[in-house]
Amino acid sequence: MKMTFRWYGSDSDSITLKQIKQIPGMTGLMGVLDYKAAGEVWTEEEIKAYVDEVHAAGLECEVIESVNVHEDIKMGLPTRDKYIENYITTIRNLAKYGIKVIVYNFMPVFDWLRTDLAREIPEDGSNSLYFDEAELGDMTPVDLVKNTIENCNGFTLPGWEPERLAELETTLKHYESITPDMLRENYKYFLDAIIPVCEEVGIKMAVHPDDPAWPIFGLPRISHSQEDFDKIVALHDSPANTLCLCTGSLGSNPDNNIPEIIRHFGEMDRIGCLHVRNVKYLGHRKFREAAHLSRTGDLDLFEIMKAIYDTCPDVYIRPDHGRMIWDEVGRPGYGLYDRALGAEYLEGIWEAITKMSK
Ligand code: DNO
Repeated sequence: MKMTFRWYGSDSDSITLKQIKQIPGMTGLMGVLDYKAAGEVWTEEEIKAYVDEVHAAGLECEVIESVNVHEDIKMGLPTRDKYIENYITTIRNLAKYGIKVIVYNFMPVFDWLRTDLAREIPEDGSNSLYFDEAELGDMTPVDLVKNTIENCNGFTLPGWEPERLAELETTLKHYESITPDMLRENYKYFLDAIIPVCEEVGIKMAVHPDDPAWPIFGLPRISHSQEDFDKIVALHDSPANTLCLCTGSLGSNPDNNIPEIIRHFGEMDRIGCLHVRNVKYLGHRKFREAAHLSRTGDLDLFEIMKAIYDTCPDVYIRPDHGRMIWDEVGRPGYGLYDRALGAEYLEGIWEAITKMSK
């Protein structure tokens, strides 16, 4: 297991590489160039600048997140080929600088969704990301986007690039005629084009689950259960076509048995990396993000780490969204303190499993 941390770059993150390096056990980053719009080529210069900075801090940079797929690819428009070409150029450029895994998603329009980015946790006065389908009922997608962008403490949020959301209403209209099967066909077209390149340059694509793990606003969503991912890995059968198994995204739906899903895809060698966090269920389609510690939420982090240990022990993982604690002001979900606590807790579980298994 390689413990990593998401970092948005020195111009965009409240956290420094020095702070990350001081978290015991941290080997590297899951990086992102958050200023890149979906469909744009990530240039060699941009990648080199980011990777060099990370290496200079004594950290590795083998995983890159949020290389976002242009909507035209997901919608299967004739213009998709140009964007697929750009995507391929980005893959080749990333490979040149040592990237081994690219995290992306194939969610229509939105990346992850929450109805509140800072809901206070009554027990301890900290706050975390929160979702309640009932609150969503009163919001239009445009309200939700405004609400999210206005409440992110001035930081950018992954998957919420303003350019992409500008044409929101037209895009939503277009999706009305796209069924889940059609979306899967468009997905296959994309994978058939890019996976051979990934095989050639030694990169794994790792798809992030829908978050929350069910359809929203009537949009087709095809990545939120074991069955969905079985279909995705079969769309283009290759060790380069993998999952970014996000325990909290999949775990937002209590029907998903996370340790079982990890074992299933771990045994198939189809897990490129994991985001590991906990969720607390508050009712039907209502949850908040919890501290990593198992007993503060509803996921069993020991069973999750054990499934990783047993089926994909060399994988990259990172603590995922933390709460905001100790008066930290940062990018919602991506503060320093609670993610660092999460990393240490996961390291502790790992050490215990390793020693007990000998
Ligand atoms: C949310 C993240 C996601 C993920 C993207 C990958 O906090 O886990 O934004 O990085 O879905 O494209």
